[in-house]
Amino acid sequence: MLGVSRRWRREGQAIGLVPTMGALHAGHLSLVERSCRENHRVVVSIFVNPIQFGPGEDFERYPRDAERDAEVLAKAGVDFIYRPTVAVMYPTGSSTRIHVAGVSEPLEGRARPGHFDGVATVVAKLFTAVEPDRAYFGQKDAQQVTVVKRMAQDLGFPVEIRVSATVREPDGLALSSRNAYLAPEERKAAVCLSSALRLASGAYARGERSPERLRRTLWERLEVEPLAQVEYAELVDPETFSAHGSLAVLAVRIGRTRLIDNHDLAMDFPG
Ligand code: PAJ
Repeated sequence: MLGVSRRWRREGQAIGLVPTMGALHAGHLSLVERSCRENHRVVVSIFVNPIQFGPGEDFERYPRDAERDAEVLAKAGVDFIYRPTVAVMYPTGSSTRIHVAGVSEPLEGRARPGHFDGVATVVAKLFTAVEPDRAYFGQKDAQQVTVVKRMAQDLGFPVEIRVSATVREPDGLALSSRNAYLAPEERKAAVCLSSALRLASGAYARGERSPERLRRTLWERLEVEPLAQVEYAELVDPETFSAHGSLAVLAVRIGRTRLIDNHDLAMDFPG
């Protein structure tokens, strides 16, 4: 991989990287298309990263569809699909992990111990393997964006992190590879996440600023959904992910499927 991207760089071509775990949907494609517009060459990595999944999480059953992914990416005009194996990424004996203290610890970090160490480590390895000028991430995973930015800055990777808006279904559900796990009744129930964000956003637009009342708006909408089990629904500072700010963050189980979503209440909710 590195030989290819170094040749491109010698030729003066800017390289964009879109890290993914495959099972590509329109959310991934929005990042890919943006990267194609903003760079001469685009690399998409597809790697279901075992070390960011906890024991009992869905690593084994995570959706994989290499053939369809390759077709979709060829059509989008991607120059290179980087698909390392687990043995290449983590050869026997490899033991280094990157821990981003602070921002990786609350919320997703608390709910999924080790998850962000796995993300920070694999993204650093992808940056080393590809040496991109720009890397593209989705706002859908807001805390991941902040962890990756911190890691890239702290380790001195000369890469610019660009963040794109969350792509949603017409009813508001954020696109996610994990939506494929939802049974039809669960799919209907899953609208409660975006619906809660929309309600809180509306309250904020009408002048509500009390964190308790905004938080209650989120919880009340989620709790009327019998299939939903709320893990967290909080308002946090979008820089630090610590208490009190305008970013509403949600993690909700619908049946066995864990969904996350977020929205900065200071901005209108789309749709
Ligand atoms: P994955 O879940 O495949 O997501 C790849 C990228 O697509 C991430 O930056 C994610 O935020 C973005 N994305 C997912 N759903 C989106 C949506 N509905 N709208 C916009 N962007 C969306 O996130 C990961 O993989 C992994 O943690 C990874 C960064 C690849 C490291 O293993």
